[in-house]
Order: sequence, then structure tokens, then C-alpha cells
Amino acid sequence: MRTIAPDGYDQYRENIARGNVKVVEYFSVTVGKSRKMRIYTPPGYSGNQTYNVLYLLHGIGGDENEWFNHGQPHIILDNLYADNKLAPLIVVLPNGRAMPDDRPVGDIFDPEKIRAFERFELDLLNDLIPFIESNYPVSTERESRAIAGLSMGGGQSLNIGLHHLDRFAWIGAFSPAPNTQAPEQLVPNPQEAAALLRLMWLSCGDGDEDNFKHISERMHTYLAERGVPHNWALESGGHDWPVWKNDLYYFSQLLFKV
Ligand code: FER
Repeated sequence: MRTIAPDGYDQYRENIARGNVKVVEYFSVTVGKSRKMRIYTPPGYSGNQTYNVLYLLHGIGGDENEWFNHGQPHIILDNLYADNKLAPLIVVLPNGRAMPDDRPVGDIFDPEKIRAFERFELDLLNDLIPFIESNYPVSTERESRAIAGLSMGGGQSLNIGLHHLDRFAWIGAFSPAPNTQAPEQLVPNPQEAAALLRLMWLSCGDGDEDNFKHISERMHTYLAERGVPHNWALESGGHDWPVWKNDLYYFSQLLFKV
């Protein structure tokens, strides 16, 4: 499948209702200190409505600002809201490096930092999600929770999402990185996964620059051979933002819909 978002999808549009992005802190028992995330609330956000939540994860060199600075999800999503193409959702942009100094500085491949991306599973499930669900008007049903991310965050989305299908019904992996576990480990019971998943979005740039194509292709082949429905998007481009933004544009429109 090849899908290219229409011109202007990521451009600031005048005269439409706007959402809001805020930096919010939560206490992480896992890490032992307060941690920062960004939270996007949509246009017309109101405590009287119930929202779905997308947890959207960054790459190995990023932090809670990466999607905001490079992907501008607020602009893409505001435009989609204006066109009536989204179910109501809040987007949480966490910091996926769960360690006391979670800044992307120094050697970003330091094994301690790679381990912190694994530890994030506990931070997300035990600290961050409970914080969101006790402070925002959101549904706590699995069908109202999505997890997606790019590269390192794509691998985290597969690892965390597929091991916790009781918590997530919608999963997106945009150019998932080598931290992605083997398909046999992630989907040991294909029939069960097929029954529980509302959406499994898997993508990669088709350019030679995307060195991780084998990771998503391996997953795609495994799922296809076992009849697990998934959206496989081999997109024009490399391991880069045009592909990931394009993914968000299409993935977000499928979320939380019957
Ligand atoms: C690796 C190479 C790249 C790896 C992770 C990455 C954990 C992540 C890249 C990115 O997020 O862009 O060997 O192993």
C-alpha cells in the first residue's frame, strides 16, 4: 500500500478551531522522580466529553518534545478535526527513556539508555497511564487506548502493545527499530491477537536509507502468513519525518472508529 497525504495536511490553516499542547509533569514511581510529557487536547476540549487516548512515542534521539518539534501532530490533527475526520482523542507525548536523566544527550546508544527504553513499559503502565486516567476525562477501556511510535518508539509500541492486548486495542509502528522483539515472541497466539486487535498499523520507508525495513517486513510476513489483519504501508521515503507524519495522518483517522 502506498498512501501520500494531500498537500497542506501538515500546514497551519487559518480560521479553524485549535487544540492545545501543554507540558505536564507526573510522578513516576518506576523512575523515582517527576517526569515531563506533552499532552495535546483537541479543539473544543471539554471535561463533559469522554476521550480516547493515543500514546505517541519518539525515537532513540528524542524526548517528549520530539514529535512536537519535528512532527507537529497538533497541526496535522487540528486540520483533521476541522475536516471532521477524527474520533475525539487526546494525544500523550511521553519521554520513552525511563531514567533519572532522560535527556537525549551524550551517547544515545549507551546500553543504560537503551535499557531505559525497555523500563518505560513499567513507567507507562504503572505511572503514566494511571495519571492520565485520573486527571483527564478519558475512557479506561482497552478499545479507547492506542499506542504508536516511530523507530525506537515503534519497537516500544509493538513490544508493549502486543504484550498487553488487555490494555491496548490499537497499535501503530512507524519504521520500528531493532529493539522490536521477534514476531514469535510478540504474537505467540496469532488467533488471539487477531481477535483482540482493532488496528495494527505497520509501516516503513521504501528508500534504501531506511535500514530497518527488514524489521517491519519480518513482522508483516509473520502476520500475513498467519492471517492476522494489519495495515502494511511501505511508503515512499526514508527513515524520516515525511514518512512518520504521513503515518500519523492516516493512522489517526482509523483510530477509535467502528
Ligand atoms: C539500534 C539502532 C537504532 C537500536 C535502536 C535504534 C536498540 C533506534 C533508532 C531510532 O529510534 O531512530 O541498534 O537498537
